[in-house]
Amino acid sequence: MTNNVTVLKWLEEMKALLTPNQVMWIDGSQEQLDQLRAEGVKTGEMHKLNEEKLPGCYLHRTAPNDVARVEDRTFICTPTKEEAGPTNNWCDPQEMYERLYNIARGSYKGRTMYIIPYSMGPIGSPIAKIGIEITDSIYVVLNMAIMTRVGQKVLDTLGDSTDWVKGLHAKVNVDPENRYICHFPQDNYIISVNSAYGGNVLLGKKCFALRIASYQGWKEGWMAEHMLILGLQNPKGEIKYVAAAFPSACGKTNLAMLIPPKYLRDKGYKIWTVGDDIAWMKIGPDGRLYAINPENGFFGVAPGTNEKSNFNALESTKKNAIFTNVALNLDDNTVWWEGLNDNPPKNALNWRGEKWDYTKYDKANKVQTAGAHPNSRFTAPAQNCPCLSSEFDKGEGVPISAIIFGGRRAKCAPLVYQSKDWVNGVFIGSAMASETTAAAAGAVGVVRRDPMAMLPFCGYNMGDYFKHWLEMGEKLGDKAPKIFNVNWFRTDDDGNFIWPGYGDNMRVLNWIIDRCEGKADATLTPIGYVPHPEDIDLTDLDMSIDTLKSILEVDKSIWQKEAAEIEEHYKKFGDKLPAQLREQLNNLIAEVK
Ligand code: OXD
Ligand code: MN
Repeated sequence: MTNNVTVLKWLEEMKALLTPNQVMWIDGSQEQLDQLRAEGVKTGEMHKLNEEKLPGCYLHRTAPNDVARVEDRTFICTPTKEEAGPTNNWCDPQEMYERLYNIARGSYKGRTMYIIPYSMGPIGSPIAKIGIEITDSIYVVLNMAIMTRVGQKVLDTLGDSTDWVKGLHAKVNVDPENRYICHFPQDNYIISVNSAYGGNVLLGKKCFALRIASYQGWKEGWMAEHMLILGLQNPKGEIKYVAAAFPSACGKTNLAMLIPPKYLRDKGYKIWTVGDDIAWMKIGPDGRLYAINPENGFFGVAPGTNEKSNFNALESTKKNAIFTNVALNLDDNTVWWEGLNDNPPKNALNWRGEKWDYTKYDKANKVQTAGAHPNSRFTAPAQNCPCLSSEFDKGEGVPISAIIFGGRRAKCAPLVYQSKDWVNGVFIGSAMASETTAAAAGAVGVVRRDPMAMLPFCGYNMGDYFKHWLEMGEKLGDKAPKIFNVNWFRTDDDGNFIWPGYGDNMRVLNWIIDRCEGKADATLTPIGYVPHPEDIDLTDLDMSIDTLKSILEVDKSIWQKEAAEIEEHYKKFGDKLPAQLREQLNNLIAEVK
């Protein structure tokens, strides 16, 4: 398949280490993927769903101890601890290589070694990059074939270049005690052992497209971010592109595939999806920031996805999709998850594959009682998405007008505000916080600082990452995208969400675009520019202007506490914290006094 000596040499080393029974190159052909699907069904790894209702779709269950990303077992292995920084687990590369090779040694015995050449981004795009993942899991192969562009074409594009990322995945015994997700940025190398859950083993996604790529972007002058990309089309047919960073399971997929309220649809507004999770952004020939989605599919959270919350995502899952850890309806061999509809199957297996009684569901104990795991997923081809942007496959990417940060904050951050300038926007991103979700193992609902939603994904020292953001702003100058912050999650005293969210977020996006075009005024507050309430269009919405005012409010006493927490958060970075950000914090402290 290739004569690339760097590839062949590594594969020889891997064969000697892993001792597979056989080796299979993934060429990207339908025949080969069909053969693997059939084999996955034979071994029980994949369950074929109802061909009439869900053509080409499969269900897979991971081990119950292996259902989410494991941040405490994720390492950045750089020569010094300082390079990995205070927010990453670190280990000396030589020590970690030795430990991982010892775990993986001989573990492919009796198994097949699948070699997956893949491209992150349209093949041949000037922003795309290539990786090779080896794995002993058919589930991984089939998911990678949805999430990335795989096969011979990738190797042809690689030629004899040395610019590619090695990825070794070995299931071993799926032993949580010996589970490691490790990154060696200086060596372009990823090793993942003892897991079979998507975020830990689809190495193109979080491991390459964020952790390794963020390091590459720093070294090469571009950005790899945990951001969706959408195009907002106005009634004149003009499309403006926006990239938005929210922490895991905070609605990136929903925003990326939003359907505007009817009165806006009738006027001709529409959202086009470019990406729902990751953006690679480079300065283009005209000096603007251009973004591609390096992925080729969606690895979305299933629970809560329904016709109303995300029609387009649901449509995307209706053919050639893989479902992981959802419930199986035994009556018609289809899938179900909490929030799909109000009609849980009476005759079903839960995400563990056990007989499931929906009447025992207890919201306080979802993992034990739900049909689908709270972090159950669908893997769906991007081409299935009814609102996929016509620019999706364009290698040069789309020009970004606005960058949006956001998170789940019950109080504090207003519905939307604009940063005073790029540096202030970097400050807002660096101080981002959100209540944790089920996407990562650990407690849910705890507020944690998650700068640019990259806390679990930045492959180097976050102090240097902030500096890189500031430098990108200097390079972009007046062509830099405008930076905003949104919070869909403000709650009332009873804990109910005040803003309706979902399609109604379009009202906020329109204000953001108006600001980019200089069409809307705003009030300057200590934290940035907040909309005049009358500039957020409430047509057809059952919300009073006073309620809207309440979620646009900037409460100085809350922000004093917030500033103190940011101060605490910043201490971690020591000398690596850029002076400009410290200055921003000092300004905030002075202004909210
Ligand atoms: C994801 C995540 O799967 O952020 O996208 O966890
Ligand atoms: Mn994500």
